[in-house]
Amino acid sequence: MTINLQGHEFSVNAARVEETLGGYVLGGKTVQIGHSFGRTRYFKHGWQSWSEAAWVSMKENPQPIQPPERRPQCDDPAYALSPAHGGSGLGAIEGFDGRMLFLGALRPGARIEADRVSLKGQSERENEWFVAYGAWESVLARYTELLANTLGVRGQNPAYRVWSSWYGFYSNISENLMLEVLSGLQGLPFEVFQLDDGWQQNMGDWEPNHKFPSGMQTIALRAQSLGLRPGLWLAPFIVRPSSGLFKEHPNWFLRDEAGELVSAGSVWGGTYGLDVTLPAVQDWLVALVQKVRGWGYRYLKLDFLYASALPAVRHGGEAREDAYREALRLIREAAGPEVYILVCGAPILASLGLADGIRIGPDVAPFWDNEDRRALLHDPTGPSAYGALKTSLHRLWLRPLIHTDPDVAYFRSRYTLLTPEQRQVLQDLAVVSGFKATSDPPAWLDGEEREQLREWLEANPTLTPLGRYHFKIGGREMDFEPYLEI
Ligand code: 9PG
Repeated sequence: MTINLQGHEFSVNAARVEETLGGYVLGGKTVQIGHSFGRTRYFKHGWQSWSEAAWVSMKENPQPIQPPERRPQCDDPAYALSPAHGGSGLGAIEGFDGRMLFLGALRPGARIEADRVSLKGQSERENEWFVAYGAWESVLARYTELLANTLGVRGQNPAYRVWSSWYGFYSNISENLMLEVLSGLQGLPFEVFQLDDGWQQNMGDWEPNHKFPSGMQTIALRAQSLGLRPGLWLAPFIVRPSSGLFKEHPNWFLRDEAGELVSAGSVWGGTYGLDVTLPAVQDWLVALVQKVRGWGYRYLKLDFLYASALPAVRHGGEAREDAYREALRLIREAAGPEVYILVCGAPILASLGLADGIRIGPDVAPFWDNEDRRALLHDPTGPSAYGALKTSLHRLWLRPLIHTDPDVAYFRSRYTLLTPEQRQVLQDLAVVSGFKATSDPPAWLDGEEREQLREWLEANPTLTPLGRYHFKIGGREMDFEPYLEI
């Protein structure tokens, strides 16, 4: 049939078509909309936090991420070799006069693809889809309203101001070092002190290692006594084969139809993902969350969550993003409504309504570009300030639904290749994303840098959008567009 959107006719193939404010809602596992815009630009929305979100030219073919063993941790491995332009959850084609033809699923598990004559949606299970033609801002505003109805909303209070250990020390953290940082943070208006990767025995064995000799409570208690909410990083769905968990329960992990273990990516020398539909695994997850709650942690950064949603044969037979969402729901229930949950490496739509915050881009780094990964390996997910900026800016549409974390900003001039201007770009990105975090150890900051950090944490400037990448921040204008070209 044909639908009329803003005076333009589009042919539609769908089991159900219903008019809604600002567009139509389509029903069915697959839907298709015909268009006549040719090979313009496509809005690609990558699968999980780190996967690229950007406008890409349809004149060039997509290039697979190299090397192949990295793909599961970069974007949806199911479509790693797809010759089509596509993405996850939502997609759009640039039309005339700055308008776009938009298709967005209202439930998890959707793949969108585009070619010069059509925009298609396919879903692992029955889905609903919003289709619209119009300006970026108005179409996405209506889409987020519909998503709020189907998946829910969290993170409506201002996000916490977070100090995280990762981008200062990486995994070289210890009890003493963290106690030292905690002392140095006094006088700075942080709200969360979050320990990142490096405290645990192994991926899968979530007990403190020898660098935290008095147990995880010590840091939590100290943070709490300084008025900070204790935060902890966990990657609950992923394991290394060297872990005790893997050795004890080799049957808990995702396998393909041939019974072979499914790789969750080459990180840390190879990893596997839990089958979170197994009742025994669910019990283990609940016990894990109860344990870290018992240690005093009230802010959980849950990472590498895509590992539960990889293509595989599942015990329960659920669609893979539904399996992830149900596991996240279990975690939310075990944690209770007051524990802040930040998801990372997480499928986007499937996290809505359950997590308080979500990482919206790849890792930042103390340098601008990661050219080897980006240009030579066609991998936009390598750590870099540029990569984090680009994808995060294309995920700001999520702001009405969840706190959007663009990763940390830097204030230090030591141990960095970022120029003062590049540091300012990341600081402004955090402000427009509404999520302020840093990993700069206080001892690395000189007096002026510490003062800049304090002012940035305290400030609450009025934000006025002036364009897709252009904002007024308080009395100052910031246009990110020039920084998107490399
Ligand atoms: C801790 C880090 C930090 C960071 C997260 C996540 O593909 N990879 O090999 C890969 C490794 C690490 C990573 C992302 C991808 O970073 O985003 O903030 O918590 O884990 O290990």
